[in-house]
Amino acid sequence: MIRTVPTKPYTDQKPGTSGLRKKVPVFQQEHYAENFIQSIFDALDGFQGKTLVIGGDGRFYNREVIQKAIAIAAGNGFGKVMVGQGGILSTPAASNIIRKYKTFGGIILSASHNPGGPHEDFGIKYNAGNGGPAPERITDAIFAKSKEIKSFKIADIGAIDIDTIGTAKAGDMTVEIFDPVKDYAELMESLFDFDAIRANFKYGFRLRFDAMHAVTGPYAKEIFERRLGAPNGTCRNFKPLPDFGGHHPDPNLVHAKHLYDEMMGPDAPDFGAASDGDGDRNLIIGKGIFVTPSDSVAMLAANASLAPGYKEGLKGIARSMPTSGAADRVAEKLGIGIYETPTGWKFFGNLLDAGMATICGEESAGTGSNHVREKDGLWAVLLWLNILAVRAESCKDIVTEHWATYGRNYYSRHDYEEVESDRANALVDELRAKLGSLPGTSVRGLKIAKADDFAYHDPVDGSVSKNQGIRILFEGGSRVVLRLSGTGTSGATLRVYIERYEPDKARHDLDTQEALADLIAAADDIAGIKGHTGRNKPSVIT
Ligand code: VG1
Ligand code: CO
Repeated sequence: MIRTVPTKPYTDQKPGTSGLRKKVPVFQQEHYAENFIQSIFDALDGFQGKTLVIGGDGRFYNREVIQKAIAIAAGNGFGKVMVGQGGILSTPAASNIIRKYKTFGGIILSASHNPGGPHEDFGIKYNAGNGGPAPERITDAIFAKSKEIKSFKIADIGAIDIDTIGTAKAGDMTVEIFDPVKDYAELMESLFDFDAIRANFKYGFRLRFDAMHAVTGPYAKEIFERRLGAPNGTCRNFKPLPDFGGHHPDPNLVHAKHLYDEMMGPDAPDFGAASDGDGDRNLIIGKGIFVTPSDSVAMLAANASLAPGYKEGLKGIARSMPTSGAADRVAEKLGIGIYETPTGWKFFGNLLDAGMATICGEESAGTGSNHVREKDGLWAVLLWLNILAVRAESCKDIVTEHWATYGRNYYSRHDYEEVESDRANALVDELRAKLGSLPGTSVRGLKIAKADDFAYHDPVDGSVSKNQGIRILFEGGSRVVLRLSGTGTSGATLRVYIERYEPDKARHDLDTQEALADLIAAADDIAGIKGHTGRNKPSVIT
């Protein structure tokens, strides 16, 4: 029943920041998905007879690749696969299943916040037995295998019914179709004060959650409306659709503008939130106030002990390098460690496993903790709801009080999307070449204290990851960071991260772009952004 099918390698299967992402037609090429899945298995050892978790965010082509993954897992000797019903499994829920049932690992089919549909994006990522994204050592090995693959092994088990919960045999392998929501909802219930949140809803607290027609819809319906008693209609766009209703399932101020507008409007609910394609990102907007993801991780860390799951306090906080330093001030006050990692959740895994960090966050709207090994959109929303219920203050009051205590880190990210790759690379090469000569010089009245290319030395396993983003640090603590995205599927995306710290309470309600204007101008002077990209302004400002 097991066939060895000859195949030819593709040269472009290098996993990026979070797995392999390509346009659907690329994935639809002959054996493209099969090759990559086989390359994952070829890079791993010791899974004979073990269990593999499989699920995805429901986007176009999800169901087809789930069938392929099941058959190739059987062909390679896995003893069992656990598949989310309907092929649905959010990224944090997959991480939980891998950990809870001590499986060998998992395959998650998602291109996260990228759009879906016949001509949009698809993705495959592998998570290891700790529930976290494969570390670089494994993704490098997968890429190496993909360049030399000659065949893949597949079992002729026919189409598996992935819509009916239950366990069946497919050849020698067991296939379990499970409810993707239940274990995750139980985990959330174990971490947060559901009674306090439920009581808050009863007293009239109003939440608006937008699932953006992506994977969190069924989770949000179950948790907010059924278990916590929020009124029916609290969750919007809760049905996962293969094309996300034609939108980008990217919870930011551009793609979730309708939510922002509602939250700034006269009849705004108390709290608004949204999540992305695969459920690991969060957007947080209080009534009349947007909370930047960098601020959110700092505020969640500062208040985490109000939730039962964190009442013993935090061991440490980790943030990606481009994320603002707001969390550092909280760590300092709490007297706990703060770690600065490269972009991408895979770098938090070791710190979490070693018990050095409890809460992690990225400026790209990813926040999470040691409860799983992925960022977790609904977790962040629930921790906020827990804090709001216990403190009985508005989100806006909590934010302004936080700034008054710690100071405010004005922060913004400017993205230049789909720039020609050559032009983006030229910008980075030129900038790298002059890093040594920048310190001591001044631009727009701002003196450069330090300029470098961020390298990360993992304190747990000693591995070194170089070229993780160019940092230009100014005297006084402001900074600009530039790096190229590792998740895009066409051309290059240049990300420019801008930050300024403002201790003075009287200056905490400035417009962010105005507060950062001189740094934005300085970044262009230093890196020649407009010249290189040929763009007058960013495609997306968050
Ligand atoms: C982006 C974000 C990064 C995040 C990654 C995956 O990567 O910047 O912080 O971890 O997406 O998130 P890049 O390389 O494009 O900057 V997700 O929700 O797309 O899995
Ligand atoms: Co995501």
